[in-house]
Amino acid sequence: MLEKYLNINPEVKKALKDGQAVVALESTIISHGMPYPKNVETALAVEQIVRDNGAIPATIAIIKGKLRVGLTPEEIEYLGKGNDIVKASRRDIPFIVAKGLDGATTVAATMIIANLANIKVFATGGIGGVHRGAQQTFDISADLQELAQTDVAVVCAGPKSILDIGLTLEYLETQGVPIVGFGTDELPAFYTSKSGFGVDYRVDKVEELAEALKIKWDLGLKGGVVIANPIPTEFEMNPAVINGVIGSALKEAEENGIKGKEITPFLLDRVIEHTSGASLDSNIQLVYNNVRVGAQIAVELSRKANNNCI
Ligand code: PSU
Ligand code: MN
Repeated sequence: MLEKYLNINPEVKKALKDGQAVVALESTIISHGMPYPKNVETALAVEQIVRDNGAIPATIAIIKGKLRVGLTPEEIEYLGKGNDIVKASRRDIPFIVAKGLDGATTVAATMIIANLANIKVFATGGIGGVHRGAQQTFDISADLQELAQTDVAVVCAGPKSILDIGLTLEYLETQGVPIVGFGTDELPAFYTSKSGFGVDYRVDKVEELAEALKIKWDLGLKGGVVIANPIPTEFEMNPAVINGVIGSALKEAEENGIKGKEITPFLLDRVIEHTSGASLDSNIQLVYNNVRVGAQIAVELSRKANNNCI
């Protein structure tokens, strides 16, 4: 039944069957998160980093109405160049499939499809969250509800300050989603390694992370975990500079009446432009760093699963 909709490429399928580590990767970051051609270069480099760390990459998207797990470089290029790629979150999946369209999957949609394929670890740059001014706009990313219900661990660089970080943490607490600081007591804020907020748990070793994930799911505690991995200090941005830029981008969004699913891509685009690309370089580096950690966690999880079978 599921095969009618879900297409897992042979390499990923074999890896899953053999109990090898697989890391899910999203495609909104390709189509709506970074400009061409750096988006494509980054997506391909990310796949290589997953491999270099002993896991198999599974970039996820919807192509011509099929849920795809594992893409070819040509397909990544297609998503990176295309103009008619729909930003696809949970609500969009059935309609994009029914209409045979192309969809770039957000964190929420990537988690859903990864889970259908039985992939437990997903690495990306940033997750959606509670937007600033959400008290008025109700703008809360569907990523947060997905984290509450879908059993996939998401490695990211923390919420960026286009969001209301405090409210995002409150929302996740209510939903029972743990925020783990990987090697840090302080929550990172995407472009910077510090946010002024704490994390629920600090974990320094992937073995301990994998153990906690296994325990969570063994106990039937549904939902994901946010693994917040700070950007390496050499690639950090100056907090005053980036926060100033984010402030002007938010103002521009308001002046232009940007709302709903358009706002995150709009803000990312404005931030890149206002920093003359410096934020893009930081963004790329933090993604590389997350993917490396994601692969290591996936390797550790698969080692545990395989040991259990012996
Ligand atoms: N943050 C980034 N880059 C991104 C996104 C967020 O730094 O590409 C994307 C992710 O796919 C995330 C989505 O799931 O934006 C959130 O969109 P929204 O806020 O509309 O839920
Ligand atoms: Mn939103």
